[in-house]
Amino acid sequence: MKREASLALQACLERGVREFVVCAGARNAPLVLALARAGGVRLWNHFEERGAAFFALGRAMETGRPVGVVTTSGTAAAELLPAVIEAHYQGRPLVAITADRPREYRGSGAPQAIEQVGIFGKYVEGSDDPGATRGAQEAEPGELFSGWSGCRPWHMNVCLEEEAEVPELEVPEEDPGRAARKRPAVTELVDFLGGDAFRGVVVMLGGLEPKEREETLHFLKDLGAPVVADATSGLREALGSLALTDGDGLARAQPPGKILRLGDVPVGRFWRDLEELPEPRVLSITRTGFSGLARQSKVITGHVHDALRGMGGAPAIGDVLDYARRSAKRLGRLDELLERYPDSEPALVRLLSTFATVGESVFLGNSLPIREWNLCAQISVPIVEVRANRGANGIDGQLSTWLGATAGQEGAWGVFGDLTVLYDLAAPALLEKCEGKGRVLAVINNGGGRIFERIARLGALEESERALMANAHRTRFQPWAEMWGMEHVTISAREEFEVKPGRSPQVVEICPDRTQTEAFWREWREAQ
Ligand SMILES: Cc1ncc(C[n+]2csc(CCOP(=O)(O)OP(=O)(O)O)c2C)c(N)n1
Repeated sequence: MKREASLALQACLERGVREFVVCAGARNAPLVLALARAGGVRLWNHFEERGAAFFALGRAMETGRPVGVVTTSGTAAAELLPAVIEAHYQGRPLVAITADRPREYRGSGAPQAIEQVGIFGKYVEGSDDPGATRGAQEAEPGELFSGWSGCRPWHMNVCLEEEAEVPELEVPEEDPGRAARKRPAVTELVDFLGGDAFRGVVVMLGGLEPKEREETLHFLKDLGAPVVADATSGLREALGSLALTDGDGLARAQPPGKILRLGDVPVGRFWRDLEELPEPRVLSITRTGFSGLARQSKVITGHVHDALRGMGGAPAIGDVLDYARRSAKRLGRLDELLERYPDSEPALVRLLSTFATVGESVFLGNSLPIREWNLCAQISVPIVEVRANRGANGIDGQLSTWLGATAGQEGAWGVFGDLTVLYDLAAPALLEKCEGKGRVLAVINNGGGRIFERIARLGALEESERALMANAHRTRFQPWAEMWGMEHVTISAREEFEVKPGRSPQVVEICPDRTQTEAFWREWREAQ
């Protein structure tokens, strides 16, 4: 079975995997050591497989290349599932390499022998159990990864004997590079934008890859239609007056005839409202191919810039329903409320966004900070590199993904809810390998999952029920920060706000005033 280990890893190398996150155990030792001894691969290690897989996902996000995560057998392999699911919906090449006990153990219930083949179900594009179909002795690495697009997760399950030897690997000089995607046909887009423009077009701009941004910005400027821009588009600030303040609220109040969605599934409320609104026609251009809607809509699968370039310029449609005027009013109202309730959560998020302009990137962890950032963050200084895990919208693995996506980067800022941090407490073990000065980890500690208080149908709950829904708690993060050698500061009011990024990572624990936060949202709602 030495041959099986070398076959699996050699196949990974030949398909362009050059970065691996390894979680060592006795069973997978030959895989871990083979990678450690191979020159020309980048190796990370972590003890906790769930976080390791999310870290690997972050690496794939950052580099645009396939990344492997290597586990031992048993439940260690199962820990990869959440990140594999996230990678599936994000369209990222995460390669799960799981060591397994020899085939005869399957179904036996022997220690650390679980049913690993097919464990990731439809969340991987395919899988290999090298040696199962054709003896591993005869198979060649090129026979594995059959039918892989290079854009989605893959599972490589490797059976290893107790005494398996460490294989020697050869890192190919030739690098297959990034997976090329087909150029999408754009006739659908031309049809969509032609005709009945008088009924209004709104663009909903979700997360974009860096290379998609420039073309998209030019296109949107020419189109002149109002845009509901997610921060993860990287264009929220650059769009100037085209980007609507509270675009979700405006679109809900007066739905347009057409919605053009570009990039990832938008975070905003109006995207969900579309399920109940059959009227607007919806066309998505997205590299993931997911419509993001259960209702009828059209999808062009491909990179946004490729599709827009293929169109050769945008028709000047403009803002026929006059959203911009109403948007300006909402911005005025928003600014006024942020001033009136300076210690509310939205006001502290606004302030945080101003401080974050000194950084190089921002990672937005979970729904509420993302929505608050989209609504309230400053708009005068462009923050281009904004990322989030919005494939399956889980609150798990967020810190690990952030660390993976920003390893080695200076000035990496991340914003997370308190439960989201509590979910990934072991992630800072990875910090040691991440280097980079000026890292800031902002925890918005509102004592639980407060997103549920923003949901209308859950608004009128008893206090005890609200606490139950929120998983309310009184945990503070200073001891945790200390445990991992991070600086810590607590901020509960605007005048206390001070962030001084330094050599060690800094945890900024923001504890908003609950009464002010509730008053802010109540008055914001009443103003709609
Ligand atoms: C793995 C997972 N479990 C549960 C949920 C449901 N969920 C969505 S948001 C949320 C609360 C998040 O709380 P917190 O991180 O404190 O952020 P806040 O809402 O207060 O900003 C929960 C439990 C989820 N998205 N993912």
